[in-house]
Formats: sequence, C-alpha cells, structure tokens
Amino acid sequence: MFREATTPSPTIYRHDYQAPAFWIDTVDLTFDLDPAKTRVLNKMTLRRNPDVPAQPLRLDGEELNLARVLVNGQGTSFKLEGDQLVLENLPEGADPIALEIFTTCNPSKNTELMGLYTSEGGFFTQCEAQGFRRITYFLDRPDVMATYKVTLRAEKKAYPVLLSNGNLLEQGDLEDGRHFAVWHDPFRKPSYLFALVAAPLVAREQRIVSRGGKEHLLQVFVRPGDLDKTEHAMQALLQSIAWDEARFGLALDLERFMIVATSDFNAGAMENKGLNIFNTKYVLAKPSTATDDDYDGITSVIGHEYFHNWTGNRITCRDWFQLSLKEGLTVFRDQEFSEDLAGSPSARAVCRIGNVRGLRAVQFSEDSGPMAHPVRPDQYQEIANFYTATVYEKGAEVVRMYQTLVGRDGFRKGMDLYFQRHDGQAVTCDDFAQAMADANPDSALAAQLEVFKRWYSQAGTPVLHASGSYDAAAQTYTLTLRQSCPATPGQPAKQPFLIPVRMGLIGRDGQALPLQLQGDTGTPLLERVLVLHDTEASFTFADIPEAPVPSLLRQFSAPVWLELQGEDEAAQLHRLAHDSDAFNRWEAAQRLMMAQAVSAVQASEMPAQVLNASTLDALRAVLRNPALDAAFKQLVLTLPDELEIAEELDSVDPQRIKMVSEALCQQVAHALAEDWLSLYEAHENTGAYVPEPVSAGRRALANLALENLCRIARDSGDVVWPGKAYQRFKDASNMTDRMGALRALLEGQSVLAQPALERFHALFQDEALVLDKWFRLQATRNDLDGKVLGQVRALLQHKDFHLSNPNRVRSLITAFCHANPGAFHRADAAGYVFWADQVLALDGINAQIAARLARAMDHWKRLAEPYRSAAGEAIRRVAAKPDLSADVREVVSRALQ
Ligand code: 0A1
Ligand code: ZN
Repeated sequence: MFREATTPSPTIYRHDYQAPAFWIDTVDLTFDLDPAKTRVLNKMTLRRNPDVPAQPLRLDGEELNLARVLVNGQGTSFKLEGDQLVLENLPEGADPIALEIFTTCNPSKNTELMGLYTSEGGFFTQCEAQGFRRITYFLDRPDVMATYKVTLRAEKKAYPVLLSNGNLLEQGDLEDGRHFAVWHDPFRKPSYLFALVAAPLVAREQRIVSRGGKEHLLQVFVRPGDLDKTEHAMQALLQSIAWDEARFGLALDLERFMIVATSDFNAGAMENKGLNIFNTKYVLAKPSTATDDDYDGITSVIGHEYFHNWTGNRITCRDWFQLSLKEGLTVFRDQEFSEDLAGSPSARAVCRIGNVRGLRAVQFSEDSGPMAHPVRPDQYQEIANFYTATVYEKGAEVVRMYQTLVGRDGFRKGMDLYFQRHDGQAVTCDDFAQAMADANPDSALAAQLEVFKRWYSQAGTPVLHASGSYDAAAQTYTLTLRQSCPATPGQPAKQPFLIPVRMGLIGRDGQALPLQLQGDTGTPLLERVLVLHDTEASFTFADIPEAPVPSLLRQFSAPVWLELQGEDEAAQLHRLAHDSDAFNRWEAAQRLMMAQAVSAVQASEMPAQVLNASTLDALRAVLRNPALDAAFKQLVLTLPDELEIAEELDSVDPQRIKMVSEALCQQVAHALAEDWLSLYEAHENTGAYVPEPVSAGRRALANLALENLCRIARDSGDVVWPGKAYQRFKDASNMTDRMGALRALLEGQSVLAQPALERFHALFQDEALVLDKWFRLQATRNDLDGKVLGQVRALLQHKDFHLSNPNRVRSLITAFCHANPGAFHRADAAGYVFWADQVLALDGINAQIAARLARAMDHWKRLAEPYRSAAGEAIRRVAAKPDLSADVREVVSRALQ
C-alpha cells in the first residue's frame, strides 16, 4: 500500500485533550473473513456526550473501503475527510442512535501488522494503539468504552478456531463449508483491547477453580506442531493468577482466559481482554529450543499481559499520553512477580540487577538523546513511537519509588484505593498518584506529592551528587546530597525531583553501622531511606565511631546517575567486598571496571592493561567466594560492554571503544585463567534441565568460563578448549548450553565456529525461534576482521530471511545496527549506508519496525569524526524520502534537530 507524498504529520499535544462528543455503548460486529476481502458489518449504539458542545460525529478509519452507512436503519449523508468519516446530520435529541457501517478490508496485504492481518494461514488482530480504525470506522480512542458482541464467519477447514474477547455464546456450521462463532464480552472496553483470531490452531487447556469457587478455562493456542512447547507458558499463567490474588487481591474476572501465539507480531504481546495475543517468542519453549533467558522472558511477559487485565483493562488510560499509567505499573508488577518467584534474596538481587542493566542500557540512553521524553509525554506525532523504555521501564521505576516511599503495605493500600475509585474508568497518571498519596496521608509522598509528580513531567536522568565528611571529634558523619538534571529537548531547565535514597554505612570491618540521624530518637536502623526533594540536603548521623564507607542508592532506589564525589578506589573495593546490599556490591565492580575502561579510551595511547591489579584481585575474590551464588558471580564478571562505555563519553569513537573492550575481555580471560578452568569444571554439568534460578546461574557461569577459556586459546593457539566447546555444542542437552558453547567458539575466533554454525542451522531449520538466534548470533558477533557487515548483507539473501517478519528483521538487521557498535560504526561509512537502505526498504513494509531500526542513529551527534559526518549524511538521505511514514519521519527529524 502506498502512502501519499507526505504533508508532515500533525503534532498531538497532551494539553489539547477533550472528552469525546459521543459515547459508544454497544458494538455488534460481524466478520466474513476472507484473506483478500474481509467484510465487516459494524452496528453501534451511540449517544451524545452532554458535557461537550454539539458537533458532527467524526469516526477514524484507515485503509478501509466504505460500502454503506445507515443511521437508525436509514441511508444518510456523510463525508470522507482525510481518514475520517464525518456525519453532520445525526438526529437531534433521540438518543441512542443506531449507526450501521459496512466496510471491507484486505488482511492479506496488511504488512504493517496493525488492524486485521493474515499470518501463516490464519487471521490475527493488533489494535493498540490505533489499529481498530483499520478494521472499521470508530471513535478509536481509549476513553470510549463499549461492550462488544462479535460474530465470526469463515471457511471451517482453513480456520477451524474462531476466537474473540469474552464468552462464547454460540457456534455452528454454515453452508458452503463455512462455520461461525458468536462471542460476547460483558466488560466495557476501549477499542484497542478488541481482538479476533481465526486460524488452524490447537490448544493446551486447563480448568481451574479460583479462591472464590468460580471455574475458569485457561487455553494456550498454538500451531499443531508447537503443542509440546506450551507447558511453561501454562505454568506461568497459573503462577500469575495465583500471584495477583495473593499479592494484590486481584482475581481473574473471566470464565475463559485465552493466549494465542503468532510468529508475525510487532511487539512482545498484547493484553486484549480475555484473548491475549503473543509473539511466539514469549510462549513457546522446550529445553532443546529455549534458553534460560527465554524461559524467564516467557514468565515475565505472560505475567505482564495477565496483570494488565486489572492494570490497563479494568482501569484503562484516558488518552495515550497516560500510557505509563498502565505500562509503568504493569512492568513494575511483572518485575515484582519475577522477583517473588525467584525466591531467595540473592536470586531476587540477580533479577533486580538484570532489570537495572536493561534500564540503563536502553532508557538512560534514550533520556540522553533526541527522543528523550517524560514518562507522561507532552506531545507526539506517531503514538507507536512512544512505546518506549521511558514509558515502560522508567515508568516502572517511578511506581517502584512509590513503594519505596510508602512501604509494601502502603503500596497495597494505594492500589486498593485506586481500584475502589476508578474500576471501570479511563483515567490519568494524576489519578494514580492521588490514590497512592490519599491512602498514605502521613508519608513523605503525600507531603511532597507535587514534587514527586515531576517524575511524570520532566524528561532526563537526574544526577545525584553525593559527598560525605567524617568528624572524628564529634563522631558524626555528614552526607550531602545534591541533584542536577541535564537539559532535554524542549526542557532546558529542570526543577528538583523527589529522590528516595536507600542507604547504609559500612564500617572498617565490613559490618553495617547503626544509623541514627542527629536529633532522631528512634531505634537505630542498619538501613534507611533518605528523601531528597530539594536541590541539596545534608544528613548527619550520630555516634559513628570511624570514617565509614557509604552505600547509597541500594537496590537502585531511584532512576538516577550516582556520582560519589571524592571517592577513591579503596571505597569501591570495600563495598565490593562487604556491602550487605547485593545490588551495590555488583555496582561497585561495575564502577571500578567502567572507570578504568573510560580512562583507557581517553588515554592518548592505548595502555597495555585496562584493569589494575587490585581490581583483578577483587574480581578473583568474588569468583572464589563460596558464599556467593554462581548467578551473582556471572553478573559481576560480565564486563561493561561497548554501548555502556559509549554512554559515559561526550565524544564517541566506536573503534577505539571496541579496542578497549576487546583488550578488557582478553585481560580478564588471561588474568583469571586458573579460576575459569576450575569454575568450568565445577559448573559444567548441571544435570537434567530445569528452568529455575540456581541451575540457571550455574549454566551461566559455566558458559562464561568456557568463553574465557576459548578466548585464552585464541591467543595461545591451543586447540583443546575449542575442541571441548565444539563437543559441548554438539552434545548439549539444552539450548542454554548449546548457545553458550557456540558463542564461546565465535568469541574464540575458532575455526570450528563456522562448522558449528552450519550444524546449528541444519539441526534447527524448522524452528523459527531458533533460526532467529542463529541470525542474531552472526549479526552481533565480535567483528575482529571487519567481515560482519558483509556477512549480514549475505544473510539478507538467505532463504530463511524475510523482511516482512518482524522477529527475523530484529534478529538480523536491528540487532546488527543497535547491538554491534564495533561492526556497525565503520570508518568507511558502509554500516550507515546499510542502515539507510534497510530503513527505507522496511518503511514500505512495516513502519513501526522501520522506526525502531531508525533509532540506531539516535546518538549520531556524539560520534567523533569521520563517523559523525557520514552518519548525518545517511540520516538526511532517509529524511529526504518524500512518502516516508509518520513513524520514521518523527524519529529522523528529531535526530536532525
Ligand atoms: N500493550 C502491550 C504492548 C503493545 C503495544 C503495541 C502493540 O502494537 C504494535 C503491541 C503490543 C504490552 O505492553 O504488552
Ligand atoms: Zn504492557
């Protein structure tokens, strides 16, 4: 489908929100499903909104063929204005109005995968945020909530399963080999939660009885060959249901809860009421095809979509600027769910560290670039571009801060009040904040609610500057906290944020010192939460017998950069050795390594060694510490990567960073050689595969050790370790170990890497999700010989590569441009030429996927020459395309501003 040469898309502003002029109460949809021409009959009842001045009815529609419009059963005059259907002469006073609209659309040509589309012989829908308008004319906005009745008709043999939201009322056969199903969803919902599926699927089913004695049917629908990969998804769903009841008192409100997996999907999954539609990546798993990370991803996404049933569906968003109301809250809930499942304090910390790493890699980076926006954005051109790490992950940190400020019980009270007030409504982030504050009137949150709410309105990552001074005579320690926040697009100056700082003080012997704020009379605590709500504040602790080492921002209690002024390496080493907070212990190692990596990048000459001896000794001590878990050790020894190092620099030379990162990896491999050997031997065998944290940690550590042993072999010419890695690759009983061994061969630049890749392809050529891994591995491999771009180009021609499949595009093209900086940023500009070619090619197929790829250039202005000029040229070439999608146009024009 071709777009008109563009008039630039209008900007939508949050402050322009107006309630709709009409409400839609009921929708009765009938679909005659046909891939090339699907007929949609839409019968609605409407009424005027008495609170809004009288005006014509303007319905949204895109890519529709309009055949008929009837008002109260009669023909009527109408206009088509741009994408809107305008009805000016609706009868006055006689509510409700019966409106009937008949349209057709072409699902088989819908490569954008928004609205109704076909995939692998089935029909699927995706309506968030604005896909429903590609199905029928509608008030396609989240504050218009209706009840839906849906009749589906389709050929029975080709589409044996017919699903929509809610409860099945009726099904049966029709003439000519067709059949039908009628569904009714008793809950009022916005159009973005509508869904239908018609496809040749089979289901894993389970019946449960909830605490209240109600029966529910749970179903996971997949293609027939995939049924053996649905057990984990069903388990995760059962755990989600139990967790939401136990932790938040929120029960399943539907007789039937369905999950459907599809291989063609723009995002991870979608929380349509009672009919969640998932990317296969977040449903299908068995030990031979899925890694530990895949299993964890499934648990958290199944949880996420299920939790949306309350936070998103029962209470939804008034408008799309409030997206974080449902997304930030639901990400927080899925993170808590995963932590609660992980169990032990150490496994919880491993979860938290993983989430913080993700946040810093993606959201902090977003916040320092041209797409920086507040958690509640003020404007957008294309809402699809605002399903971001800021709205999701930073939004989740904001919700976490409520919990930190009011405590777990206070947070539960706030949630209870939120549902008491707003169940069934479409509301705003302010409504959530108010419920939290009102439920906790004596909290720091309630006292400073307006300051706290700046987290929603101000973009940018605040910097928390901390400095401490010890007064030996007075036996006091004074901690001074000061904050600043860099300018972001459209927001040159910021007001102070409310920053909860969870902290402790560590004595010389490594023990926690009791904390008594001067003038405070309560029992001293070993840990407390300080609240900074001004630009600067000082906190003095009494009865401190010796100069302590502060441990600040424990558990990463706020999404800020922490700068510890005047702190020496000894303090970092002390925290790494003794901090009772596992997060800060890990953080100490990261800071030590990062500081030395950054100075190696900035040094006029590349130093012989990146890390000093004391850091290496400390890392070795972590590896040898019997009290620490394998998973934690693996995280500590995961070195800062090229993207993380780049984030610390004002001027980025990607090739220089690549050299330093490579030197860092080689140094750690060699310096800890003995340990890698003994760790590998101690952890290589984890027994029968079970996806749970303890054995997963052992697998992760064994794989890291093997990678280091193969790196050592690369320098010494040893063939034993690559041989062992190849053997392990061949014999692996699970995908985690198989991928680990394959990665070790690639990192070790072994001659066995290529045969292993070929064997991997041959083994898994019928497993789409495994082929995605195969493409991704090759796109992200360490580019020591400068050949990766050529190989990626060649892979575009591979018979298994399809530009129309988002998972494949993300695995090859997006992974290369976003996650392999050393291969992408080439002095000859070939990476940028490739990027521009691919963005332009994808833009004609799927604008959302193209826009995501386009963001690989977000930070081009920080590149050193010659990269910067070449990158600018490539971006301008994309921007010059006249019929560019609104999605990509918004991204590239912001980048060029
Ligand atoms: N609400 C979903 C995310 C989602 C957003 C847009 C989509 O369309 C392309 C699909 C899914 C979630 O948070 O899981
Ligand atoms: Zn979500």
